[in-house]
Amino acid sequence: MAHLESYDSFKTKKSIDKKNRAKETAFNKKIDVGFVIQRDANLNPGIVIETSYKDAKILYNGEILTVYGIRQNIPCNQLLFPGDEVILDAENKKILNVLERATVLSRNHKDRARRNNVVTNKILAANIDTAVIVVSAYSPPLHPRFIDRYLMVLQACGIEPIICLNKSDLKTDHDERVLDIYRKLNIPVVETSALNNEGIDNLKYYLKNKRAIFVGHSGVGKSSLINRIMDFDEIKTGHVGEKSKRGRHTTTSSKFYVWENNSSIIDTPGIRALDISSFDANEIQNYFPEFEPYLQCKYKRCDHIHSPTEDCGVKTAVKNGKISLSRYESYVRIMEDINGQNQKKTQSTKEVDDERSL
Ligand SMILES: Nc1nc2c(ncn2[C@@H]2O[C@H](COP(=O)(O)OP(=O)(O)OP(=O)(O)O)[C@@H](O)[C@H]2O)c(=O)[nH]1
Ligand SMILES: [Mg+2]
Ligand SMILES: [Zn+2]
Repeated sequence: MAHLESYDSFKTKKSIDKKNRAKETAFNKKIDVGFVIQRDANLNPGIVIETSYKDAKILYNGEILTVYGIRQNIPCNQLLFPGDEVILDAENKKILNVLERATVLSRNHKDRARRNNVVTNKILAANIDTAVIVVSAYSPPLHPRFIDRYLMVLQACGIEPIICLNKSDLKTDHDERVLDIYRKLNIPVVETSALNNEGIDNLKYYLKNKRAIFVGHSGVGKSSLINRIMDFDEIKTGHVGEKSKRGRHTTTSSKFYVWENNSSIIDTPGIRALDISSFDANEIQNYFPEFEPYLQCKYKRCDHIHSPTEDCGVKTAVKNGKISLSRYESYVRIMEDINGQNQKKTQSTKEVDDERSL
C-alpha cells in the first residue's frame, strides 16, 4: 500500500490544477459576488449562522441578530450561506457587504422534481477549514464509495477532510477494514460514539481553532455528535429505519455552532447521494493521489480500466497490493458514472443507481 507523507495531497486541488492546466470545474469556479470586499484585520464582521429564503441569523459581537428581508437588504443581491462573514449596520439590521470567501463548499444537486433531473451546483457553506465526513457503523452501513466521492469534492473545494466513524459501539470487522484504507492514506480517522459519549474529546482535538462542517448520509449521527460537543441537547435528532437502515432527514437546514472560542461546526442535512457528473473523466485519476507513483502506463491516454494489466501501472499496483482494491473500484465506478452520464445525461434511473452504489 502506498504510504503518503501526509494527507496534504487530499487537502487542496493545487496539484490537480497543475496537471490539468487549471481547469475550472463547477466546484472551484469563482463565484460572482458583486459587492464582496477583501479581508482586513480592522473589520469586525458578523458571521452568518443560518439563512432562510428571507432572513439570516448573524452572530455579531457575541449576540445573535436577525436580518429580515435579506434579498432586499444586501446591496449585491447576494445569496448568503452559513459561515459567510458580513459587514453590518447593526443598528438598522442591514448587511452592507459580504467578505471575500476563503473557501466555498458546494456539491451538485440533482433536481428530481424537474424534467431530466437538472443538475445544479449548490453551495453548502463558506469559509470552512475542515469537513468531517461523518459515517456510521452498521446503520446506516459504512460505504467506502461515498467517502471516496466526498474526498473528491473536498479536494476540488480545497477543504481538508477528516473521517469520523460514529456509532463505534456497533463497529464490526468490516468497518475496521474500511477505516484502515483511509488511515493508510494518512487521512485523519476518528472513531466516536455519541451514544456512549466516547471519542468526543479526540474529535474536538482535531476541530480546535477550526471552522468545521459535518457532512454525510442522513442518520449517521451528525447532530447527535454536535449535541455532545456542545454539551447540550438542543439539536433535534431522528431515528434510523430498522429495515431500511436509512435516516429520516431530521436536520433540514444548515446551522453554524460555536463550541469554543475560535472553534465552530456547521451541522448539515443528511444527503442521499453525491453527484459527481460535473467532473471531467480525464481529471479523476488526480483525485486519487496514491495513484501518482504508478502512472507510468504504456499508453499515454491510459484510463487504467481498459488496458491489459501488464500495460497499466495503476492496475499492476492494484494487483501487487500497492493501491487499495476498494479505492480502485471507486475510481472505476466514478469513471463509469461520468462516462455513462456523458452519453445519457437524461437517464432518469441514474439517481437510483447512484444511491445503490453508495
Ligand atoms: N448506537 C448509536 N446510535 C447513535 C449514535 N449517535 C447517534 N445515534 C442515533 O442515530 C440516530 C440518528 O442520529 P442523528 O444525530 O439525528 O443523525 P444525523 O446524521 O444528524 O441525521 P440527519 O439530520 O437526518 O442528517 C438517532 O436515533 C441517534 O440516537 C451512536 O454513537 N451510537
Ligand atoms: Mg441531523
Ligand atoms: Zn494505466
